[in-house]
This record gives sequence, structure tokens and C-alpha cells, in this order.
Amino acid sequence: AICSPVESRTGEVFPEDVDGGRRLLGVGVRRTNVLGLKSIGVYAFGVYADDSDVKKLNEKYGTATLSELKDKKEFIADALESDIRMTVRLQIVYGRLSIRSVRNAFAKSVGTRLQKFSASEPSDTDELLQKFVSLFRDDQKLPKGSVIELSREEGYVLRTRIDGEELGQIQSKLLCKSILDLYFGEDPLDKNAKQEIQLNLASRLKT
Ligand code: DAO
Ligand code: DAO
Ligand code: DAO
Repeated sequence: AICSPVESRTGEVFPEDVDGGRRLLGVGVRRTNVLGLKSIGVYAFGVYADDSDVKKLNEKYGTATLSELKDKKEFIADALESDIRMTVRLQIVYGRLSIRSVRNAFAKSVGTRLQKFSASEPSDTDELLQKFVSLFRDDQKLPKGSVIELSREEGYVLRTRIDGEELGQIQSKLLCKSILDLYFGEDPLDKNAKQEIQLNLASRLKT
């Protein structure tokens, strides 16, 4: 399978590699409704994974075929759980986000996933959310063209950067999983992107 570095609905172009050899798996767009009517694109995103880490999935899926893996839920669940270095790169296309709307959207999208996944692995989700939120300043601006990078580093460390500047790192398997789940989990922000990501992830096992 191949992956275009251009997100077609926004025209945003993504690097093919980031962070020392993590390769692009798929691109998509995060949309939202304004006033319940118009759907606008907020940011385009690209999802990347380290090739050698992806091979960890071979132990369990090495003998499965591409067509078996491309729709298999358990395969994606294992990718979300495993210690695979990945990066999600967000490129802002809607430059008039208010702090309040970002907070609300975030509490909904990431907050609900933290709740959902912590049912099986107890942990203090409020404290995790607080830790993450405290990385950002109240006067942080996100003009069109801003780049946010959220990455899972070795040992389930979530690393956050805005325009290349590192804001901080938080060690939490649950937080890493909750954020990646937005992009290729069960109920993804962009269904086409999720399919592309899953297909490319599967094909990386085969090469
Ligand atoms: O401001 O009227 C508006 C629209 C708000 C849309 C909020 C969506 C925010 C998505 C999170 C962006 C994180 C970078
Ligand atoms: O308060 O529940 C929460 C989550 C907040 C997450 C991120 C807050 C970022 C605020 C700055 C936005 C700048 C446009
Ligand atoms: O799209 O709903 C979503 C959530 C996106 C998660 C990204 C969190 C990064 C927040 C950046 C705030 C910048 C001040």
C-alpha cells in the first residue's frame, strides 16, 4: 500500500518521515460543526510509526494476510496498546480557535477516552488530564499553519511540541492510547484516514 503525503480536502502537505525514521501511515482531517450547521476543517493530521517497532506486531500477526489485517479490530487494539514509537502531526487550518472551544473539544474527545479505557486499568484520569492541560499556557495562540506534534516515545512517554518547541513529557500508557485512539481507534475522527492507517500498518508487517 502507498500513502499520499497530501491531505486532499485541505491541501495540507505532510513530511514523509519525521522524528528519525517514523514513516507516514495516513493523513486525515479533523472537522467540527459550527452552530450545528456548517462543518469546518480545524486541522489536518498525519500519523507516523517507527518501522522497526511496528515489527513487534509480527510475533502475533506475522502469519496473517493483508486482507485479514486490514479490518481486524484486535490488530488495531494491539497497535494502540503496544510500545511502538509513533507521532501524530496536527497542522492547523482554522486559525480562529478560542481557548474555550479547544478546551471543550479536548475534554470531550480525549476526556471520554480516558474514562472509557481507565475502566479496565484503574488510574487517576483527572490527575492525568490536569498534567496534560498544565503543559499549555492560557495565552497559547494557534494561528493557521501552527504545527502540534503529539508523540509516543519508548516506554509510553507522551511528548508534546508546538512549532517544534517541546512543552513537556508525561509517562502514561493510558494517555498515549487515549490520544492515538482519536486517530485510528474504534470511533475515529476521520474514518477514511483510519482505514488508510490500518492498511499501511498491516502492509509494513509484510515488508
Ligand atoms: O471556535 O467556533 C469555533 C469552532 C471551534 C472548534 C473547536 C474544535 C477544536 C478541536 C481541537 C483542536 C486542538 C488543536
Ligand atoms: O480543560 O479539560 C480541559 C482540557 C484543555 C486542553 C487543552 C487546553 C489548551 C488551551 C489553549 C488553547 C489555545 C487556543
Ligand atoms: O481533536 O479533539 C481533538 C483533540 C486533539 C488533541 C490535541 C491536543 C493538543 C492541544 C493543543 C492545545 C494547544 C494550546
